[in-house]
Amino acid sequence: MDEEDIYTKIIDAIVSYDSEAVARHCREGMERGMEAIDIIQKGLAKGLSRVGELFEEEQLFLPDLIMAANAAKAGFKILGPEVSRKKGSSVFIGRIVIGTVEGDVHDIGKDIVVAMLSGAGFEVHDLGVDVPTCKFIEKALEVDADIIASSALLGTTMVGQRKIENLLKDLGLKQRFKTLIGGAPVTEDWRKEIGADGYAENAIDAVRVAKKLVEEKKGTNV
Ligand code: B12
Repeated sequence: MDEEDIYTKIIDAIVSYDSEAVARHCREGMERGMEAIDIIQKGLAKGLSRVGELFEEEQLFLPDLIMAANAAKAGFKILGPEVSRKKGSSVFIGRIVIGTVEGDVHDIGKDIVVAMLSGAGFEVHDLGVDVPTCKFIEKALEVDADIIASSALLGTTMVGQRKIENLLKDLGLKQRFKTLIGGAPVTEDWRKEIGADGYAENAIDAVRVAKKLVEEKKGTNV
């Protein structure tokens, strides 16, 4: 069995809501020396994306989505700590406040981003899901964050990311914090439209963009 077979088994196990099989194959991957983040992206995330397609085609329904999410979480429970374990230097890079915007309870992608950022040396303050706009800013002020990061998975909740920009401007705080946005429907065009500072398509890219934003903010290399 090669790496591709492991990914396929994880995808199949998510589509059949088999948490135990997801966990088993994730462990198997780790024992073979595969990178945890690869198993997450090519196994867990792919499985969920397949479930999303079936949901859109009305072959699956909300309870199925919940069961698939639980199966994916069983895998992330094993892989997440591996990803957030500090790789390389243990130097502090910056402070990030992150959450899923108001009205939105999707947290799997955000949690992966949190794990990657923590592993890369960021101090991450995770506000969870369904976070009111003002909470992001309150927390950022409290911990003196460098970056406010938000996740949105629904076309209808992406507006929460615009609200963060608008509130920062209204409070005269736009220059104090960098903003980073992400989530499946979020794009570079949306970033430009709302005036956010950074956008990343996935958790690996999130680390690269977050480092760049801290660099810009501090005017130094990190
Ligand atoms: C699992 C799931 C659920 C679960 C969520 C469980 C949980 N704890 O998260 C449950 C069952 C609760 C759910 C509910 C709903 N869902 Co849902 N869900 C999904 C599904 C299948 C997977 C999402 C996921 O976890 N993907 C895997 C992760 C790894 O990917 P990701 O989130 O995109 O994250 C990556 C990147 O986007 C990025 N990223 C994410 N966040 C951030 C943040 C920052 C700062 C950065 C830089 C990067 C970044 O990095 C991540 C890792 O690489 C998607 C399908 C899909 N294709 O996305 C539908 C989907 C998002 N859901 C959808 C819908 C419609 C709903 C409901 C409205 C259904 C309903 N009728 O009630 C509700 C809404 C509930 C609410 N108010 O939030 C639609 C949204 C359509 C749209 N564009 O608006 C989708 C696309 C399904 C579909 N194809 O129709 N859902």
